Amino acid sequence: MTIRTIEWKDNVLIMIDQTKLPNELVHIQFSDYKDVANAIKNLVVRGAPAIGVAGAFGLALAALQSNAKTKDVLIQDLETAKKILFETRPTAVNLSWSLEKIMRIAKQSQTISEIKESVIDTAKQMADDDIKINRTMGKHGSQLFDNNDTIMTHCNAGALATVAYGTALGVIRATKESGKNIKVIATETRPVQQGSRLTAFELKHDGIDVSLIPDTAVGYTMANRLVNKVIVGADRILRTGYVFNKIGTYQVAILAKQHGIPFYVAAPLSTFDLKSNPEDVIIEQRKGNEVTHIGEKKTAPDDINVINPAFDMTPPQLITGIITEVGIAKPPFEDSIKKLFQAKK
Ligand code: RUB
Repeated sequence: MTIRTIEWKDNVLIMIDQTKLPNELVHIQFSDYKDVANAIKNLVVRGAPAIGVAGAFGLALAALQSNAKTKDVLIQDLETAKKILFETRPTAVNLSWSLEKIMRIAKQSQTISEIKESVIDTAKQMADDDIKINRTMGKHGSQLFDNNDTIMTHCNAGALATVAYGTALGVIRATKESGKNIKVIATETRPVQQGSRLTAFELKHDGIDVSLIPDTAVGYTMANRLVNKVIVGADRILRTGYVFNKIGTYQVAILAKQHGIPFYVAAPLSTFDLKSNPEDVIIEQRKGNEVTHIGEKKTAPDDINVINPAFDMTPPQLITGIITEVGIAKPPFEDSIKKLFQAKK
């Protein structure tokens, strides 16, 4: 059975606690949107599409929690919740995309009960769509991968970064399902280790051949031809093809270019930000203890200064293709991305 990260049951949100993986597979129930906001902030749920859907269900809970007697007061309560949910993590654009979408639907509804119903239904629809989109993306992307490929991935763009199936790992799953024999190399992804804790866990869970490497072995594996393609996810993609993804992605892309290895990105259209320029994007800076510790164990001296950016930017000239649910964008990206959005209409 494949992993399902987010579920809605009897007006309760249920999510896997990703901070406990790989040692324990624990589900947490949420009925207060403020707890959902904390869960997003503390990486209980993480990954761009997953935090988008979690945010949408956060607003569904806020609608249920509200005692408003008028439409205006209910919309005000939802705006307050939206602000709290939005401020949790700044870089992945899917969160603001989903919160805006829910607010639009809420404002179009007439009565209090209609608003509550439409907000819940839209969040549920987003969760279902996420899985469908990932499967379609997987089918498109699988054409780029061949029998006996060894594919490197960084961070976790898998079932655990989405509702289920995954983006980059969805492409890997679809390639395997198409009958091709593939192997995966997962980077550990310090400091929070989404590669070793999450990617290695979920691929092993699904019986996909995966080897774990320290982040520092990316150059070695490429130079020794132990890998022949790379695929990663994305937290935000600009109209010019600049990709924001987990810290370290840029280094992997540079090394792939140096060794002539194709570097692919897989992400749904909800990850695209067609308005911003590179300098507008806020790179989340996280707490120093993620770097000074491995899990609970301290591995650095007291009071050391730490720089801990959660994301970096990979420029389009390092990217071979961007896989989406409506097709694959190839360079020059400004044209091909525009065409993908036209095809969606
Ligand atoms: C997650 C991360 C993932 C992308 C994947 O960072 O960088 O690679 O979100 O997104 P964090 P997608 O663990 O800090 O949230 O699934 O859209 O490809």
